[in-house]
Parts: sequence; structure tokens; C-alpha cells
Amino acid sequence: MWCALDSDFPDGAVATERDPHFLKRLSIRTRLPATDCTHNTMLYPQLTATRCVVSLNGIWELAREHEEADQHRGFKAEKQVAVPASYNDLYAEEGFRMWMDGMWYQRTFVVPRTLRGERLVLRFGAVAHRARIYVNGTEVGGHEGSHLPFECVVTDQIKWDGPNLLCVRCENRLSATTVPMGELKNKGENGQFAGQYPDVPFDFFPYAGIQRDVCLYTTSPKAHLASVRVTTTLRDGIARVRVAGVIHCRRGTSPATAGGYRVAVHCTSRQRGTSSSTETVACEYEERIEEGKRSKIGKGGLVDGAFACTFEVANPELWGVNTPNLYDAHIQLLRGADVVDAYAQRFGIRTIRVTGNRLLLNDQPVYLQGFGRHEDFPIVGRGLCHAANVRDHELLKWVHANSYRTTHYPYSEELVALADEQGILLIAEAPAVSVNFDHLQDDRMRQECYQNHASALTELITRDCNAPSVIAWSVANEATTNRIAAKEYFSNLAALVRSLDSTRPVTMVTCKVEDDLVMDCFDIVGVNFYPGWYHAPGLGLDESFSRAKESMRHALHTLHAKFHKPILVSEFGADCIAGLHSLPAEQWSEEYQSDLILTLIGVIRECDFVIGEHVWNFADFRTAQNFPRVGGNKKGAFTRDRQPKMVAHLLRRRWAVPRYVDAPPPAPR
Ligand code: BDP
Repeated sequence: MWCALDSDFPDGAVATERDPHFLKRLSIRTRLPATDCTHNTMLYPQLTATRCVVSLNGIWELAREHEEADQHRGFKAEKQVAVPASYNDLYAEEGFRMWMDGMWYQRTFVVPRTLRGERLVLRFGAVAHRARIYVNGTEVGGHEGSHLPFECVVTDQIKWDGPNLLCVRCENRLSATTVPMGELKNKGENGQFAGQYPDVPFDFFPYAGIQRDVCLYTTSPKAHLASVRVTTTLRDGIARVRVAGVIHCRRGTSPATAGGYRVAVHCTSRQRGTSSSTETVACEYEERIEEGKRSKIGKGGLVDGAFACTFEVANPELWGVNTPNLYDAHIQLLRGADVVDAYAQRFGIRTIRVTGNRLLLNDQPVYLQGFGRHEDFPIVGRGLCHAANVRDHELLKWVHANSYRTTHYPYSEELVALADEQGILLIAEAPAVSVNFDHLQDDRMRQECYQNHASALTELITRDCNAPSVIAWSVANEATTNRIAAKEYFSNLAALVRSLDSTRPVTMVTCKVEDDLVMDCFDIVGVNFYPGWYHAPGLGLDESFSRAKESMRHALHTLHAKFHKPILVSEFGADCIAGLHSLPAEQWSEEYQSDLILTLIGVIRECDFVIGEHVWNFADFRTAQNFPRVGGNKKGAFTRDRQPKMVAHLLRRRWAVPRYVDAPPPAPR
């Protein structure tokens, strides 16, 4: 059982320690420092005493955009469609599978009259790539970017005397300034992707549609919690837990009367089932500059209030791999005795940092063994599928992986929650793959791309900053980082990430072993390198894979000598058609994939400065059509329907004993 100091701190109060794991209030009413996430985090929809969540998932109607205007007022359906799911793999016609222009979704819904008087919000987990939302013919909001949530307040658009019409226009057209880029008709640098169908400069299928949950949720019309951020620090076995957040109050509420709001916080330990005493803090007001004047009124007439309180936890149960100890911060927004809003935020207490050539989790070296992945599954495409998520994490545990990178975009909030609950380490990646500076020749385009990239990173960090499973942010995968323009672009992004979150290392993944110009901006160098596959293929006459081994060794030492940073081998591997065998091993066979990956792991582990090995890929996945792809990318350790290839069995043996336990790291060469 936790308990709190009964009296104010720090004025010489006497602690009433009712339990060794006691928890005390350290500070109240702290103004949020600039580095805190004060953006609206769009709290995950949660059914609480004050919030109701109504799912709008299910079967919707679908039609491609046509000449007649006004599809937003309702349209004649061409198909029925599942939400959430990518629409691409649901139908037999190419005209749907490859449709990238406006695609319209619609459904009707009735709002129970018991919700009348509440603030009503429509929330989308993710819509690819661009979305515009209409309720009863009125546009209520939109979003750009395929993998992050957004929401629209619809209180004033809802009809109470009949069904409401919800229309969503999504569109999957990409350009040189979107993240990711697309439709470049590219040749040259991204030669591998030139001419592939559809025209994307990356190696996964550009799935589209409403790919994650849609719901309507309520909050009180008076005020609601808009964001919560929990940060933890650990010293001498004592954790400090800071719970901070923002509240929004209704238009017309003057700061003075809004000053009546207080926030009560208490924390519970999931493993002990115990809880702290409640700390109650008053809200303070954020000053905003609007139209040149200082104002306490935020956008849309909302008053933004901020709160923060800090707890101390003695003997905290740390979050770690296989020990996913979690806590919840229960937050109530109060007006007098009235509970205006209630929300629980999951968090973990752990530290993560890079020192010398080590990544330290809770001050212990941790070696990352795992994969790059995709949200990709037969039929649903990139659509949220709880069953697939559970199966994937089950297989990760089976193969003794401890980590993965959310290649090449933010994965669903539900998957991040599973990783939190199961003790899996995530490197959370921005949706920026193959940023190509050859297509960003002028300043305006570079600026536009940068803005899109920065917004995606900001939204990602804002969404996942409370997740203990996220141990690092990856700014991008495989940009043309050998171009001069890349230097400023990525150093600005690295600085942005650090300003948004100073508690996690920042990384990026390069494939430019010889001439990368940007990796010194990052804490960990991620490198994708495919000896034995894209170059130096084949076994060789004498020692197996001798050329591939030498090439990997050379690449790792080159990067380390240049940047003096720990390295994550973020991708390596080989395609393999499950069931194809050959002796001696030839490319595409199970033997070749297994032998190459295991051989390269041997080389990787010779290098004491390498902090992890992520095999590409966890499972086979769908790509655009191109001659090197046989029904998609086949570099999976598992097939697309999640059955192990030979390499998965061998990895399971190799990874059974964690690296730093298995053998002391060899002396540097
Ligand atoms: C890497 C990319 C990844 C590809 C992989 C491959 O980061 O997206 O799928 O190559 O070619 O360079 O299999």
C-alpha cells in the first residue's frame, strides 16, 4: 500500500509512513516547463465515469470519387467495406485495389439521447493518407498523415431526431513533399524502386483507407482533460513520478471562474494492487499570444489550464523486458465536489540511456535482438487486427526477441499498449522512409517536406510519450543522407525531437555506409546493410559467406570509426521462399536465409560497439509490384500468415540466452 505525506511539502511536514513503498507529494502547481508536451495528446478513448465511448467500427459503404459534386452529403455505394481495414485487398477488381484518389466512406449512426448535453468528439485512429470528415454534410475536420490519430468536435453538428450521416473522404496520393514521399516517377538514386507499380519509392504496399478504429466519445461540455504526460526519474532506488497535463474549459469561462478547477491525482501499482493517496492541485493558466496580444484564452475560445504534481515512490517496481511492471495515474478534474472528468494514464518506471558503447535499461546493458516489421496481414492489409497483434507478440516471445523497430511508420496505439504490457522494447519510427533530397531541390519544397516530417514526429512523440516500451525515437529510415542538404534537415529534426522529449535516445537509420553526413546528430547509429543479398551474394568456394562477412565487418568498423557512436544493425537478411530447399545453399532457399543470418550475427557480435541486431523482417509482407519481389518481400523469418521458416527456429536457439549474459563482449579489434 502506498501512502502520501499528509501535510504540505516541503514546509517541514512530517511524513506518515504507512508502508515501505510510501509515496509523497513533492510539489504542487508547477508551471509546465517548455519541454513538456503541452500539445493536445488526444487521449486514447477510454470508458470512464465521465467519458462514454461508442464504436463506429463495422461495415460501412464505399465509393470512389466521381464527377458529381456533393459526395459529402451521401452517395450511392459501390461496395461495402470493413472498418478498420485497408480497402485494397478486399475486392477482386484492380480498380479498387490500386485506387489512390478520393475514396469515400459513409455510414449513419444514432446518438443515444442520454448523451445529449455532452461534448461529442469523433476520433479516428488512422486514415491513409489524407482525410476530410463530414457530419450531416458539414465538414468538421481533417488530417494529413497515414498512421496517427486525429479527432473532430461534432457537438454542434449532431442531430438528435434521427440518424446522422458520417462521410469520410480519404486519399492516398503522395508527392515529393509528403512523408513518406511518393509518385516521384523516380529513376536514379532510388533505382530499385523505379517504375514499380504503384509508384512509391519504398518497399511496402501503400495501403489506404480507414485503417484503425473510429469512435464517438464524450466529455463534459464544461471542461475536460486534454493531455497527460507522466515522466519518471530514478535516483538511489527512489522514483520521482511527475504527472502533468493540460485541461480545456468551455468558451466563455473566464480565467477567474475557471480557476475553480482542481485536479486530483493518485497512482496505483498494477502488480501490487495498491494505490497512493490522492494529491489535489489547482490548475494554472497558460498564457498564449494571440493576434499579437497576450491572452489567457486559447484557440477556439478554450481556456487552457495546466497542472502538475510529483510523487515519490520508494522501492519502485521497474518496467523492463519480461518484467513489464505498470502503474496507472488516475486523474480527476474537479469543480467543487463535482468530478468533471476522469482518466487513467498507464505508465512505467524505467530509465533508458546510451553510455559509451552500451544501451542501458535501468542502468543494465541491454542488447537488442529482434526485427524490423510491418503492420501487414492478409486481407486486412494495414488495418488494425487485434488477433494478428496478439499472434505477432506471441511469436516475438517464442523466438526470444526482446525488441522491434516500428518500421517504417507509427504502429497502432493498441500495439504499443501490448508492448507496454508484455515488456517488449520499441524503437518508434516516424513515417519517413526514403526521403530523397534529389527530389527536394528548392528551398520551398524542402521546407514543406520538413514541416510534414516535423508534424508527424511531433504527433508521434505526443501520442507515445507515456509508453515505457518506447525506448528510442527513430527520425527516418534510409534517406539520401549523403547529400549536403540532408545535414541541416536532420540536425534540425534531431533537435526538435530532443526538445519534445529529453528522456529517450534519438536515432535514425542510414544505408550510406561510406558517405553518410548526418549520423553524428544521433545517439545511436542505425544501419541497414545487406551483404550476401544485394551485394556479395552466394556462398563462396572456401569459407561460407566470406565476402558477406568481410563486407559487414568493414561497414560496421567504418561507421564506428567515423561517428564513435553505438551501432544498431537495424536491417540485414535475405529473401526466402518458404519451403524452397537447396544444398549447397542458394539464394531464396531456407538454407541460404538461415545460414546467412546466423553467420552475420556472428560478425555483428564480434563488434563490441554494436548494441543490437534487428533481422529484416519479422514476417513476409506485401509490396508494390516489381521484378525483385515474388508476391511481396520474402525476407520474413515467418511467412505472411505467421508460420516459422527455418531461420526462426535457429534464431530462437541463438536468442535464448541474452547477449551480455551469454559471453563477455570481446575486446575491440
Ligand atoms: C531496406 C528498406 C526496407 C526494405 C529492405 C529490402 O529499409 O524497407 O524492405 O531494404 O530491400 O533498405 O528488403
